[in-house]
Formats: sequence, structure tokens, C-alpha cells
Amino acid sequence: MLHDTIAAVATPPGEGGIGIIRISGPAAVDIAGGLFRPAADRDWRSGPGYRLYYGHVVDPETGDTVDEVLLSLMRAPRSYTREDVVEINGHGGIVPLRRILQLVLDSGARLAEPGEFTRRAFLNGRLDLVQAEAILDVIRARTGDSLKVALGQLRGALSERIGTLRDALLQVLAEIEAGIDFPEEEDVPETLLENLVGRLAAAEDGCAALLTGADAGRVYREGLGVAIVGKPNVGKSSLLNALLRESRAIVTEVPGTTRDVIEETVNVRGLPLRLLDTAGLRETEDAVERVGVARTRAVIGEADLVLVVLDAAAGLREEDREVLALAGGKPSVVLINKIDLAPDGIEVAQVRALTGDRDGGDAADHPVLRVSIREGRGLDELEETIAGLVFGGQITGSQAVFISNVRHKTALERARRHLREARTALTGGLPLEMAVIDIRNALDAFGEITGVTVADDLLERIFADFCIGK
Ligand SMILES: Nc1nc2c(ncn2[C@@H]2O[C@H](COP(=O)(O)OP(=O)(O)OP(=O)(O)O)[C@@H](O)[C@H]2O)c(=O)[nH]1
Ligand SMILES: [Mg+2]
Repeated sequence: MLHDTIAAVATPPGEGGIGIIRISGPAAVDIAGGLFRPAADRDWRSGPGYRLYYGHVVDPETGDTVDEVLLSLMRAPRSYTREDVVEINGHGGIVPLRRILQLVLDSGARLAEPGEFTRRAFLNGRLDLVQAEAILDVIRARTGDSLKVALGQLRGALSERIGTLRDALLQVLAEIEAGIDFPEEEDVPETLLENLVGRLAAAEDGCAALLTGADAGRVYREGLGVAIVGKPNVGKSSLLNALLRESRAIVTEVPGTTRDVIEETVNVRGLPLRLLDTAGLRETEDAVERVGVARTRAVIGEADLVLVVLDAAAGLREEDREVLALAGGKPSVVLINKIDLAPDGIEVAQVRALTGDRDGGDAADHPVLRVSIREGRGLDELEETIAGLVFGGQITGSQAVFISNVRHKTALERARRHLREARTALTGGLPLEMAVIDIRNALDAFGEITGVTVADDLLERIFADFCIGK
């Protein structure tokens, strides 16, 4: 597969100032050469790379000019894929880009699959798997801090940490394998054994340290799903708008204004939040509406964090109890809103009694805040509380290495488990071979993260997420 030449439009579909067609592979230069007419007959093919050459793309059959372009050439191995790469910068219109791409394909290139350029960069050893995945995270970063985490991984910060753990483990493995040759197993010197166990424990700690930040890291990558729930008219849509700092959702004094779930991404202290504004949970006759309960439950079920909004002016009501009960199993923050209208309408202690948190306790599972969304009171505190919940007081944005990808997290957890088992085998006096198996498994788990040992179907899955042209 690496012997053919691939091509795709690398810029997003639609109109733009420029559009780029990317060609990579052994025939890239020949293919571009058959279509590109440089101005002033410059011999770009034998000229230096990393330059832009001005000219036109011409249909070789009809001689028609297709577009006025700039062409760049990055020669193997100093290119994105480590193959010869030619990029044709044309005008960013759908028709010219399509016509150029078609000419490139007619000249012998194959249409690239999603992520195939990056996949080649990985297969040719320019990037490891963590870095390849980080490229997608860079493209999709929703906040400046998300970008920072992704760039750290792209630079290789995480790979380096994994590499260090892996090297240490390979060393331990080598020494144990030497130990296996001791004539009698009892003869494995006690001090050697202790030393090996200590180093396994250190590797385990290394995994644990990386895993500490994993939940916050995941938020940077995927965003934190935050559901805003409450009975009608309490100010849910007002909250969405306030956090967004724009009037996205319709706000009226009529209960039942919001009918469908509205989703918006906001940046709160560098954290990307995926906010879901929902329709209010309402009471009909004397029972809380069933459909509403089911819908609210579903939204809460998908959320990482629930914001329960109460209306101080309306007092605590049956629907509120219902909503608080539904949100009980999830991390949540309860907002007593409209304190401008009714400063003492709902007491914090009343809410605490319902959420089961002890009043006055600092470590409440469900913090209760008094706010006036209309007047912007208490919103800073809300943002701080959310950030505090994500970081759990354990990490700061300046931490250098983050695990943000669930795939990496599961592999690390697996590595840690195998390391523990290896240690238990050694201290429990089991045959050294047992520990060797566990250590090998841990090594495999590390290797899976960076792509040293990785199955084809996993690669398939990872690169399928990319766009065409990347
Ligand atoms: N006085 C006061 N009014 C508020 C406050 N927050 C929201 N409101 C008003 O409450 C009314 C309802 O606000 P919405 O944001 O539409 O409430 P909602 O929960 O989305 O309502 P539904 O979509 O109908 O469920 C509007 O008239 C808001 O202006 C507040 O802090 N103080
Ligand atoms: Mg609403």
C-alpha cells in the first residue's frame, strides 16, 4: 500500500481564499509535473524543495488552464509523510479544486482514505501513535488549554514518559531472564529480588502518576458534558446564555420556552464544556410528567456534570425534588437562582437536606450556590466550582504531561495491573517465568499506546476518525 501515490483535497469543503490538494508518494512529483506549467519555465522538479513555485495547472489533454496556483514540493524524507509530497495551492473554490484533484487521480494517484497521510507518517516512523492521535486533537481543540495538551503530546512529551517506563521495564526483564539461568531457583539472590521488586513498584507509580490527570485530560480532549436541568422558567436558558456570553437560547417569562435540547460548547477557565440546555421538567395535574422525567433522566445519564437550577422566587417544589433525585447519582452543582427577587426564597440547608450532604460541610458532593443569573451574581463562583470539580484539586493547567485519550488510559491501567501482578509473583516466591509473562504483558500495553505493538484493526479505527486529506 505504501508503494502507491495518494491524493486528496486537504482544505475543508466549501469556498475559501485558497484550497490545497495534497499528493504523497513515489509518483507525486511526476504526476504534478504532468499538470503544472511553471511561469518562466522554471525547472521546479530539480530545484530545491520548500519553495513555492508559481504557475498554472493545465489539463494535459485539452491544454485548458484549470487554475492559477502555487506549488510546493517537500522531498522525502523531510515531509509530513516522509514520502515525496507535492501541495498544489489553488483558489479555494469547489469546481477548480475538484478538477485539479480529478486530473491528479487520472494521472495515476489514488484518492486517499481518511487519515491516510498521517497513517503513512506513522508507518514511516515520523510520528508514533500518540503523536498521530494528537494531530487530530490539535485540529479539534476547543480551547487554548485543549490545544496546549494536544501540542504537548504532539511534541512527544507523553511518548517520552511512556518510553522511559518501557525502557526501565525492558531492563528489569533482561535481568530476570538472566536470573532464570540460576541453577536452582532458590539461588536467586535476595538482594537482586528486592531490587527488581522496587523497580517494578517504581514503574507502577509512574503509571499511577500519569493516570492521576487522566480524567481532567479527557475533559480537555472531549469536553465536559454538562446538563442544565430544572423545572420550567427557573433560568436554565439564561444560564446557558450567561456562560456562553451571548444570547443563544430563547429566554422568556413563559414557562416551557425551551422545547428541545440545545447544545453549545463554551470555554470555562480553559475547559471546554459541552452545555446541554433542556426543556423544563414540569408537573401535570399532581404527577410529574412521565415523558419529561424520562427525557431529563436520559440527558442526566449522558452528562459528566449536572447543573440543577432552582427558582428562589418560586420556592422548593415537587418538580425540584424530582430533579434533585434524578441528578443525585451524578456530580452536580445546585444553583438557587433569582436571589435578586427572593434572597431567602430557598435556604441552602433545605437543599442540602434533599441531596443528603451535611450542611456546612466543605467537601459536599453537590455544592449549592446562590446566584442571580440575570444580574450575573455568583457566576464566577460557579465557574470556579466547575473547574475545581474537574481538577479535583490535584492538578494544574501547567502540568506538562496529560493523558487525555481513553485508549491511552485503559492501556496504562492494564500495564499497571500487570506490573502489580509481576511484583506479587516475585514477592510470593512464584517461578520467575510467571513474573516474566506479566512484565511482557505490561510492555505490550505500553507499546500499544505509542504504537510499537499495535493491531491493524486498532490502527484502522484510529485513523478512520480523521478527515480526508489529513
Ligand atoms: N429576576 C430574575 N429573573 C431571572 C433570573 N434568571 C432568569 N430570569 C428570568 O426568568 C425567566 C425564565 O428564564 P429562562 O432562562 O427562559 O428559563 P428556563 O428555565 O430556560 O425556562 P424553560 O425553557 O421554559 O424551561 C425569564 O424571564 C428570565 O429573564 C434571575 O436571576 N433573576
Ligand atoms: Mg429554557
